[in-house]
Amino acid sequence: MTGFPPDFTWGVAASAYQVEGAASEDGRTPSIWDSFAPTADGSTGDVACDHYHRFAEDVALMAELGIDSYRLSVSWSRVVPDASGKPNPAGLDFYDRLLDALADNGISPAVNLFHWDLPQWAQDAGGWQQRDTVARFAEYAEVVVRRLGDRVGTWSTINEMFEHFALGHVTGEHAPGLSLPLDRAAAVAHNLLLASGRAAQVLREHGRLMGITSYAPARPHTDSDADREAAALYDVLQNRLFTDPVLLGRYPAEVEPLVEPFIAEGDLAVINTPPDLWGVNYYSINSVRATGGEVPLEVLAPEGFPRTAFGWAVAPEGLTEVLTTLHERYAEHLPPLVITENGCAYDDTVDAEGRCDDLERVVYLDEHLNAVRAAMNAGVDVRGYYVWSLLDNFEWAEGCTKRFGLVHVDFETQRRTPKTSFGWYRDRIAASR
Ligand code: GBH
Repeated sequence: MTGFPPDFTWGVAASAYQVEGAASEDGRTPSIWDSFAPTADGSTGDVACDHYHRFAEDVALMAELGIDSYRLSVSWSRVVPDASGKPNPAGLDFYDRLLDALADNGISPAVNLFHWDLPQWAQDAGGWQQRDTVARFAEYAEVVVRRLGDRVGTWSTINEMFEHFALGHVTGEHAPGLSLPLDRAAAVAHNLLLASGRAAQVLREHGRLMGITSYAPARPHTDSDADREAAALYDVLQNRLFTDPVLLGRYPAEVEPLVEPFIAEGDLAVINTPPDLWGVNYYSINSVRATGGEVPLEVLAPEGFPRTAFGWAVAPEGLTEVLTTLHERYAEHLPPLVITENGCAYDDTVDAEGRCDDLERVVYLDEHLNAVRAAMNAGVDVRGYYVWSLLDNFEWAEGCTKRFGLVHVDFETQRRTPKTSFGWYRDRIAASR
């Protein structure tokens, strides 16, 4: 079988801070990303894709693609702008308009509550190192479902807890830019999981609940024992630290001593709230090398693969591997899977005729869809696939220098130009109906 079932969900994914802009409009207050500087090109998400004002045009592009679902996130500081916890009706109105536009076009929203943009007010109170942030997150979840709950089919809580934990609180490459020792960063890991569990309990009353983690095979960089051990440790950290507790109700034994001091009675039962779907964000294979230093390992792109403009290896077989590994590891505890992000950055430009020919992206996506199909043929239950992303957008520490879109965005004029991959994805979706 090379085709996909007619009820397979086709989508595109994005996140609030990466596309919305309108950073200080209608009562929104700064998030930790507004305060995080500098990025590679000095850009911020102040304007990003100006999606806040141009969402109607963007939804029209989604309709042209023929997607079933748009995965978006809500900006916490737009909806709850200060520590009082009081909802901001003007901020909620934006999501109301967006959901209406999606509904008018028959596109079902998959709404995520937190994609790394913690309100600055919450960071000032200690952020994810503080257990109190968990309660604030649950309150925020209540605010969102009260207003939008009737129109969202699929909910999720936190995008990629591992990346927010590791890049934001251990390596300092992402906001809030902290480099905590692991024994203190462990509080962040536990509080993220607990917050996700508390919000999951709120959300599951209002629709399908989907977990989302990134997953990537971790290959030892060389055959040495040190590199093998480093790769095994990285597999525990990226692939299991945030997935085992949600699906199995326990931490991997290797990290238990680190998180143990932060666990209170009943926490694991809350974290173990069973999701209806499991989202996998997949980009590449990791090659892991032991450093012998204070941070004991280093993640590299493996040799012998083509690279994207980000330097990441193009390795579709890793996606098949990830899906079959999840299937085997979690067995009856694993709900049906969805690829909630997959995509690549290339240096796309619009030529004099107004064309943006991103053939490398077409090849990347085509090969990865085949890799999904291969896992399904091997018995893995996969229900949907979301391309990251519809638009070129604000790529975190890289600013606007890494283009992941099916649609090119000129960040000066905000002009949108569908790339070759846009037409390819449209045809691919149509062919599977
Ligand atoms: C996602 O995270 C985010 O959810 C999304 O917001 C973001 O825009 C998108 O990806 C694109 O970056 O250097 O070869 O070792 C992705 C997490 C972590 C995936 C680092 C790739 C590096 C591979 N990424 N990883 S390599």
